[in-house]
Amino acid sequence: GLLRVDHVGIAVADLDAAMAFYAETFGLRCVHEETNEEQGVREAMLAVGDGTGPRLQLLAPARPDSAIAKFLDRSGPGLQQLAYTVADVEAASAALRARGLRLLYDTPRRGTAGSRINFVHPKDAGGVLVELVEPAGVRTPKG
Ligand code: MC0
Repeated sequence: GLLRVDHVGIAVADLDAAMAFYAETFGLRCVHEETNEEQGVREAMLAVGDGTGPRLQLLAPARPDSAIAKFLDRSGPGLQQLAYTVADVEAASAALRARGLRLLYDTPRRGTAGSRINFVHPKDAGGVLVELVEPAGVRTPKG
């Protein structure tokens, strides 16, 4: 099942400008930054308050053919995804598939900070792109 809200993702055109805006306006600090080549994004994770709760993820396109570039073209900057933490992304994906929802990937892909991720198609989740995040290190190695 879903354990908690992991992060909320916001599409931005310029990551550095958005990080400066969030720091100066809301006092949110960046706790992690990386480029995910497979997803075609540059991303920054911002901590809110004491940093123990859900994070804010700023997502900027790394390539013009990426999901974030397409989102910006169609919708402009704004909320792009809602991500939940799960203990087992395969099990969570299978449970939602069994309820008739389309998962975007047959097998999980790599997400932020070595996590394993999958997505529910927004048309099957009330217009919300739902991400499932299994954080790095929660899995017991087999064998
Ligand atoms: C598209 N639609 C959305 C949406 N993106 N609705 C809500 N939220 C979104 N983010 C709507 C469109 O407005 C359109 O609706 C319909 O979905 C189009 O569906 P489609 O033609 O099947 O698909 P595309 O080409 O628009 O792509 C949407 C899709 C794509 C969700 C499949 O963005 C995707 O593959 N996303 C997963 C990967 C991703 O988002 N990567 C970036 C974050 P109408 O009504 O006009 O038909 S990477 C990340 O998040 C990692 C680093 C992490 O957190 O660890």
